[in-house]
Amino acid sequence: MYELQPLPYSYDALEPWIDAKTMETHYTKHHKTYCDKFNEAVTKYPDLLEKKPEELLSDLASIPEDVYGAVKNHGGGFVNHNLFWKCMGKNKGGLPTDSVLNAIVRDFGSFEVFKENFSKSALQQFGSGWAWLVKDESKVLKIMNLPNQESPLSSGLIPVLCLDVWEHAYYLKYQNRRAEYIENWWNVVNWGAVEELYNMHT
Ligand code: MN3
Repeated sequence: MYELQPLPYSYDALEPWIDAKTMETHYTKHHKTYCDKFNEAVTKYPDLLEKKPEELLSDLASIPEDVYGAVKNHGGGFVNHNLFWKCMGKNKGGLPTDSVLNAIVRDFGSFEVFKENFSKSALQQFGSGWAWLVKDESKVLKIMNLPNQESPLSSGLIPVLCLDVWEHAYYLKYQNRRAEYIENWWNVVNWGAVEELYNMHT
């Protein structure tokens, strides 16, 4: 069975930008439900459990039809949130480090342009979904937004940073003010983790 990994910080660690109640609900209810329903689906096919969840998302064509939707949606939700927690931290924010900053300047022109485009992408996602910073096999960076729990892995891209813009991620504190949530979120981005993900082999 796939296990819900512990949150790498306390529920209130991202205050005042992301409130403790939202973090607790997001992790103990939403993320846990994705994990549970993902497990429920894959236990029907024990072979699937031998693979990493990321591998399943990278090869959705290999997933049996009757659990395809569950793997894509709940497996996606499980993996996406693991990454989301990792990409944030207490007293973070600021500028990216080393190779990520270089790659951002190379691929977007400047950090400011990148930040503006990423925020715009997050704001423009219609309904539920995520904004993503991904790398391709040449380590070139690209911004994209995807609906629901779709993973960039399913398009052969490696995620290095993500922002959850489902209403459950911000509604308790920000209500309909998604733009304010996005702007404040930059204060908790853990660029050290992004650096690690960027340099990790696929
Ligand atoms: Mn979420």
